[in-house]
Amino acid sequence: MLYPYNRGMISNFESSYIPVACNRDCGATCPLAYFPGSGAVAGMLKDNPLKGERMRSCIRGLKALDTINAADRLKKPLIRTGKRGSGEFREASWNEALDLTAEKLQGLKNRYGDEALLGLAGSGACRSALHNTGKVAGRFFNLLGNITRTHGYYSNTAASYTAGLVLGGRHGSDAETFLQSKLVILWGADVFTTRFGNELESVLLDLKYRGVPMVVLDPVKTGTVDRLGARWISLYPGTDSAVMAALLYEFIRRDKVDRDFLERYSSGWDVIESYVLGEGDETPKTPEWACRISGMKREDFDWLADIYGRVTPAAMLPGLSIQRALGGEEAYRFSIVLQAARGNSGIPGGSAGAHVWDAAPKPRCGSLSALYRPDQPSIPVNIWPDAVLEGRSGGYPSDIKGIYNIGTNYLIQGSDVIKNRRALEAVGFLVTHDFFLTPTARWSDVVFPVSHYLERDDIVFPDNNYLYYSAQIQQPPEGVKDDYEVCRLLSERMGFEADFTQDRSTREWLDYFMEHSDIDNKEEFRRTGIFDGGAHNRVGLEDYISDPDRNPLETETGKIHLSAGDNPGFRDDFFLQQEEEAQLGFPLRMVTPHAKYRVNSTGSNLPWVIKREKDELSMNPLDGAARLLTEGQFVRVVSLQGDLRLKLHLDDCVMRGVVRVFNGSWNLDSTVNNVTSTEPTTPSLGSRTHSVQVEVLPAAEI
Ligand SMILES: Nc1nc2c(c(=O)[nH]1)N[C@H]1C(S)=C(S)[C@@H](COP(=O)(O)OP(=O)(O)OC[C@H]3O[C@@H](n4cnc5c(=O)[nH]c(N)nc54)[C@H](O)[C@@H]3O)O[C@H]1N2
Ligand SMILES: Nc1nc2c(c(=O)[nH]1)N[C@H]1C(S)=C(S)[C@@H](COP(=O)(O)OP(=O)(O)OC[C@H]3O[C@@H](n4cnc5c(=O)[nH]c(N)nc54)[C@H](O)[C@@H]3O)O[C@H]1N2
Ligand SMILES: [Mo]
Repeated sequence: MLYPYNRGMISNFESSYIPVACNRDCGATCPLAYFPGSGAVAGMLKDNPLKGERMRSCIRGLKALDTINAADRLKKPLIRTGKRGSGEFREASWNEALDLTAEKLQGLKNRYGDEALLGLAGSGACRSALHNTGKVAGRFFNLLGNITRTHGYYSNTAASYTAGLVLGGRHGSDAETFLQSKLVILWGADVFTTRFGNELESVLLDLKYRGVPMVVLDPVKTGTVDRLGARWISLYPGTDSAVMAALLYEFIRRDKVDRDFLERYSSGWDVIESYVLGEGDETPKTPEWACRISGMKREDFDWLADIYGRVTPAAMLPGLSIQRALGGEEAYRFSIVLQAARGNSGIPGGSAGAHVWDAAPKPRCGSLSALYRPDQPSIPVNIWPDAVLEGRSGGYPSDIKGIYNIGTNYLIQGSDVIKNRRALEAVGFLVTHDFFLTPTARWSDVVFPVSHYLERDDIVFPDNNYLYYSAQIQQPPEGVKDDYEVCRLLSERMGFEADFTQDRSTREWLDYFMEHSDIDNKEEFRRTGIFDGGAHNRVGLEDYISDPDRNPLETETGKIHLSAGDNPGFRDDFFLQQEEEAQLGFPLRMVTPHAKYRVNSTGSNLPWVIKREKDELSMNPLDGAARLLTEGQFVRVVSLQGDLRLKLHLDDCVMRGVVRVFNGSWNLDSTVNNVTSTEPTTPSLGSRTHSVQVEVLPAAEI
C-alpha cells in the first residue's frame, strides 16, 4: 500500500494509486492520481491525495480515461486514398507508413531544400519535459534540417510582446498572494472556465466569503461573475485600452495617481499622461470618450474609477482575451500602466497587470531540447496559411511544399478555415500525429496514431512552484506509439537517430532531467507525483520594488518602461477599420472564447463533452428581436471571411451589439474560425480572434 486516501471516499481495494498529471493546454495543470479498479469496479482518476490544499482539478482532467478508451481512437497508421478531407484512408503497417514518410521528406529536401518543409507543433501535450508535442516535434524537425518553423503563440503573442517591452518579461505572482487583495479586477478573464493555475479559484472564493469587492469586465456575463457574485461590467471587445486610458484620466483628475511610485519605479509616465490628457491629438481620454467607444454604462465606469482609485492593494488580473483582439498590445500595456499608476505593482495583493498567474520562478528541472537553429526561417504562427499560400513572392521566407504536424488541429483552430483548407490543399505532403481523426488529420496524407499522456511516463510543469510526476497507467493500445518513438523511427531511417536520442531510452531521459533538477528524492517524486518547490507567496516584481537599483528590469530603462514601443494609446485605426466593416453590413462584434469542457478543440468528439457543449450562437434578445430571430432557430453568421451555420440562443448575458460562439467545434459547417481572419494585430503579429465583425441572418433548417 502506498498512500492511503484518507478522506473516507475510497475503499481498500483502491488504496494505492499511480500519480499522473493533467498535461493539456489549459491554464491549470493538475496533479491527479489513478486508482486501479478491481473486479467489476473500473479504475478511476481522482485528485492526487497529496495535492496542495488550494488545488482544484476539474472534470476535463478527471474524465481523461474517456479519451484513451474512446471508440474512435486511431490504432493503425493511415495513408490517404481519397481526396484531401474526404476521410478516405487505408490502414497501413508502421513500416510502410514510416518508409513512405521518410522517403517523401527526403524527396522534398532534395528537390526543394530543407526550408520547403513547415513544422507545426501545437498545444497537444505541451506541459512536460519529454513527451511534449512542441519539444519532440522541434527536436525532430531541427535535426531533419533547416526547416521553416513558426514562432509566437495563438495564445499570447501580443501579451508577450508588450510585457517584454514594458516589464522586461513576465512577473507572475503566486495565487496565495491575492488573499491580501482588497479589490479584484478580472478584466476579460473568465477564470472559472479558462483557468489561471490550479489555485486561484479557491483564493477568489475565500475573498468572496470575506466580502472583498470583485468586478469582471467582459462583453458576456460569465460563469465567473456568478460564482464570485462579482459586479459585471460590459464593454465591447477590443475597446479595453480606451476604458483603461479613461481610468487614468480620472485618476489624474482626482489626484489618485501615485506619483512617488511612478517617479521611483517607472519611466515614460510623461508620454502616457500627455496622451491621456489629449495633448498631442486634442482628444482627452475622458469617461465620455471611453463610454462612447466601449458601450460601457457611465454608472459602471464611475463606480470602477471610484473604487479602483480608492482601494489598495488591488489585483488587476487581465485575461489573455484582451490581447487576442486588434490593438491587444495596448490593452496589455494599459493594464500594466494602471497598476503602476495606483502603486499596485510588486506589492502583496497587487499585481504587475500582465501574465499575473504565470512565471514566478519554478523548480529547476531538465527537459528535452528542441534544438532550434539560429538562422532558421520562421513565420508568426497565426499567419502560417498566408506563408504557405504566398511563399517567397509574398515576402515570406520560404516556398512551402510539405507540412509536418504534431499535436495541432490548426485547420479549424487557426483563423480563417477556408484559407487554412486552401493552404493544406496546396502542399504536396502533409503528416499528422494525433489520437483521433481530427479535421486536420482528415486533410493529411499520413496519420500516425500516438499515445496519450496517461500512457507514458513524464515530468509535468505547472505554473506554480511545483513539479509533477506523471506515470504510465496502462500501455497504449496495440499499434499505437509515442510521438517520440515515431520521430525516433523516422530519424533512424533518415540517418540521425543518434543525435535524436543521444543514446538514451525515454526512462534514461527522465533520469537525466531529474539529475538536472532541484528534486532531491527522485524515488519519492516518482511515487508521490509531487515535488514542492517551497515558496508559495511570491509577488511578481517584488525584488525590483524592494531594490530597483540592484534589481533593474530588463527593459530599455531598467524601470517599468510605461511608454516603450511605438505610439502608446488606444488603436483608433483598428477601431475605424471595424466601424467600416460595421457599415459594410457586419455590425455585430463577435467574441470566440474557449469552451468549458473542451480544451481548444480537444474533446469535440467525446460523448460526455458533446452532451455538455452546445454549439450555438449566443445573442442578446434585443438584437434577436431587431432581426426577427427566435430562440432555437438556425442562423447564418457571415463576415468578410466566410460564414457558418448554427442554432441561435437568445441570452441577456450577452451585451447588446455582441455575439458569442465558443471556439473548438470539429463541425466544419459551424466551427467559428470560418468567420475569423488571419489579419494580425500589430506590431506583434498576434492573432485577433476576438475582433470579428459579423451579421446574423435567418437560415433554413436542413
Ligand atoms: N476550459 C478551457 N480552459 C482553457 C482553454 C480551453 O479551451 N478550455 N484554453 C486554454 C488556452 S490555450 C488559453 S490561451 C487560455 C485563454 O484564456 P483567455 O484568453 O483569457 O480566454 P477566452 O476564453 O478567450 O476569453 C475569456 C473571456 O474574455 C472575454 N473577452 C473576449 N474578448 C474580450 C475583449 O476584447 N475584452 C474583454 N474585456 N473581454 C473579452 C470572453 O467573453 C470570455 O468570457 O485558456 C486556457 N484554458
Ligand atoms: N476563434 C478562436 N480560435 C482560437 C482561439 C480563440 O480564442 N478563438 N484560441 C487560440 C488558442 S489560444 C490556441 S492555443 C489555439 C490552439 O490550437 P491547437 O493547438 O490546434 O489546439 P487543440 O485543439 O488543442 O489541438 C491539439 C491537438 O493535439 C492533439 N494531442 C493532444 N495530446 C497529444 C499528444 O501527446 N501528441 C499528439 N501528437 N497530439 C496530441 C489533440 O488530440 C488535438 O487534436 O487555438 C486558437 N484558436
Ligand atoms: Mo492558447
